[in-house]
Amino acid sequence: MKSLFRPSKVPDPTLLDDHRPLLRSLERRGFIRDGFSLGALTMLTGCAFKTPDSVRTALLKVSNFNDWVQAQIFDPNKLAPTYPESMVLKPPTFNAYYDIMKVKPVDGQTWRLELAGLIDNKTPWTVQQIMALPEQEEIIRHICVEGWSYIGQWSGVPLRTFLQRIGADTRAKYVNFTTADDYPSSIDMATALHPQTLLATKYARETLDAPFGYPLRLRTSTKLGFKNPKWITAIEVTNTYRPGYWEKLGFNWYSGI
Ligand SMILES: Nc1nc2c(c(=O)[nH]1)N[C@H]1C(S)=C(S)[C@@H](COP(=O)(O)O)O[C@H]1N2
Ligand SMILES: [Mo]
Repeated sequence: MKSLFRPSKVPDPTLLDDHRPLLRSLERRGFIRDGFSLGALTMLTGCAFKTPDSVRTALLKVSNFNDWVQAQIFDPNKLAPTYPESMVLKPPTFNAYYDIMKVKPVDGQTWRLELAGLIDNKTPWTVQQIMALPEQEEIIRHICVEGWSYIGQWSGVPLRTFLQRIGADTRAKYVNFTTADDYPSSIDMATALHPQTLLATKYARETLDAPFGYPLRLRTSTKLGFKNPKWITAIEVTNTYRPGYWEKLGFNWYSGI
C-alpha cells in the first residue's frame, strides 16, 4: 500500500514498480546498477518525478540513449564466446510470452518463408530449400532478461549468407521478422551481418522441435534471448523501424550483450 502521508520531498519508490522490465533491460547491459533508484534517475535526467508516466518517459530517454551508445561501440566482427559440446543443455530451456502447452506447431509442408522490402528476389522459400543451404554450427550462450541462461548448439545458414543469396540491400537499417505466433522482432543490419547470426534449423544437430522454433528461428550471439524470434514466417529488409513485441512494452530495442 502506498502511504498517503509520504513527505512530498522524498521520491515515492513505488513509482518505479511499473517499470521493472525496462529497468532490468537497462541493468542487464550495465547501463544502470541493481538498486537503481528514483533519486539516481532524477540526477541522470534532472527531472522531478511525480507520476508513473513521467518516470516512464525519463526511462525511455535513458534507454534510447543507451541504444545509441551501444550501436556506436558494437563491433560487427567481434565474436561472442563459444563453448564445448559437453556444456550443451538438452533439451534447451523453453520461453515465450505464453506457456509451452500453448505452442501451436508449424506445419512444415505448407510453411513458406515470405520475403519483403529491399530484396531483389522475393520468391518464397520452402523448408526443403532452406535446409539445403550451407550450414554453420555454433555453441553459444542464450541469455534471457528474466535472469536465466543456457548454452545451446545451433545450426543453420548464416543470415549474412542468406541475405546475399536473395539480393538484399545490406545498406538498409533493419531486418524485421514476422512469426507464426504474432511476435514481431527487429534487428539492426550490423547484427544481421554478424558472422554468428544464424537462421537456425537445428538444435544439437537435430531438426528443431516445435517449441524451439521449427522450422526456422533466429539465433544471434550478441543479443538477449527476446531478440531471437522463433517460428519465422517472413523477413523484411527495410529502413523503417518496427518495434518488436517486447520493445512495445518498453524494452530497449538494441538489447546487445
Ligand atoms: N516467436 C517467438 N519467439 C520468441 C519468443 C516468443 O514468445 N515468440 N520469446 C523470446 C524469448 S523472451 C526467449 S528467452 C527465447 C527463448 O527461446 P528458447 O525457447 O529456444 O530457449 O525466445 C524468444 N523468441
Ligand atoms: Mo527472454
